[in-house]
Amino acid sequence: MPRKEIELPYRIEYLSILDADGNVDKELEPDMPDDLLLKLFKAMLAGRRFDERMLHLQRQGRIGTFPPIKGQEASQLGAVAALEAADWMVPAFRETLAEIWRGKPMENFLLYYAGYDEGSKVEDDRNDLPISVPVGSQMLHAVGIAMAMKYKAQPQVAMTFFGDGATSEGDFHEALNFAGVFQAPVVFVCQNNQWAISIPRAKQTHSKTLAQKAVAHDIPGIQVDGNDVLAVYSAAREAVERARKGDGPTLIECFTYRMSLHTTADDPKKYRSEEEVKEWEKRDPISRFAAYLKTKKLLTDEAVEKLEAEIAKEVQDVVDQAEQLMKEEVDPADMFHHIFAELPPTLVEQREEMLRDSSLGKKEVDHG
Ligand SMILES: Cc1ncc(C[n+]2csc(CCOP(=O)(O)OP(=O)(O)O)c2C)c(N)n1
Ligand SMILES: [Mg+2]
Repeated sequence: MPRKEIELPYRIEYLSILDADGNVDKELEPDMPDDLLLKLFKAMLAGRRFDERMLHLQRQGRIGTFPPIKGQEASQLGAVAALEAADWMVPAFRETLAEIWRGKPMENFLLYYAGYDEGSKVEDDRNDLPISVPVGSQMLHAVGIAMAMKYKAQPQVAMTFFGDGATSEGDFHEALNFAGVFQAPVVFVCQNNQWAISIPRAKQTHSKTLAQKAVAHDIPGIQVDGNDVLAVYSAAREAVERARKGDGPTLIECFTYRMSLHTTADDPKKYRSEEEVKEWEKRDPISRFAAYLKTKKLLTDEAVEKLEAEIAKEVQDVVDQAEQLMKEEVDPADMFHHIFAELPPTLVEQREEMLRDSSLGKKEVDHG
């Protein structure tokens, strides 16, 4: 009856390819076509400007509560850029840019955050799920989808997003467990932005990394610099390829930072220091990617200026279109659509009750 050690793969890789100044590690630099690099840059910049505009719109009372993404552009884009269009993407609530990359029209975000259910509709040609506000719940949906893909011998993989706070939910552990047992083709992308509203990362877990949560399930786990789009893309591409060839799930922890508010209902000055935010601003994912592209001679200051002008116009057009749509008469009964294929009796009752009471019209939606 010996007392001996059981060998476990207890080693977590950390991947970073671009430093904060945009210098690249040549050995690790992924092979990416120039047009993809430029498309990613434009999307990141557009994401940042759209986010800023959304914040202004909320402050002006033109939309309701929404969660900004500032600082997390590389984590989101690097991950989804590794997917094929036919793959599945299962977001939480802070994946605005990932969803835009996948084809969700920007107007839909304005509609959704102004309380119009039309904004959460997923176009028929997208294999994506709508925003999921209950923290952590979507990870199990992603695993279910991935298990179905495997069962039906279809080549698609599923990618799901969640935050550091979500790793404290039972759903996270159940999802990793099922994914491991059934070797489901799923990629778990944790956007560790260091905060879950006012709860710091250190209060979520005693573990050194979130990536190591993969060890208990014997699936690969990696921590990447989440403000480095090349590192996130490389890790995601590897994980997607692994899933697609039948080698099961991966957990990717993107080590990033929520530079802005949790939501527009939050004041982070109450629980974190300005110095911390300033430190992270030095690691901005967009400026470092721009520096890299300039060194590669793919981008110039003039080109950035031109892009800024194009994006400003695009965002303005989106706001105008969405506000036009909001002027149109809407049917409050639409809120019962796109939930169930067949409405359960309790909701049928609620819908009938609502239709009977004509005083019930548009209402503010709390996305808290
Ligand atoms: C089950 C559940 N509990 C609580 C909330 C309220 N809530 C919304 S976001 C959030 C924090 C989530 O933190 P994290 O997972 O790190 O994601 P982040 O907001 O940082 O993107 C909480 C507690 C919720 N939406 N769902
Ligand atoms: Mg968080």
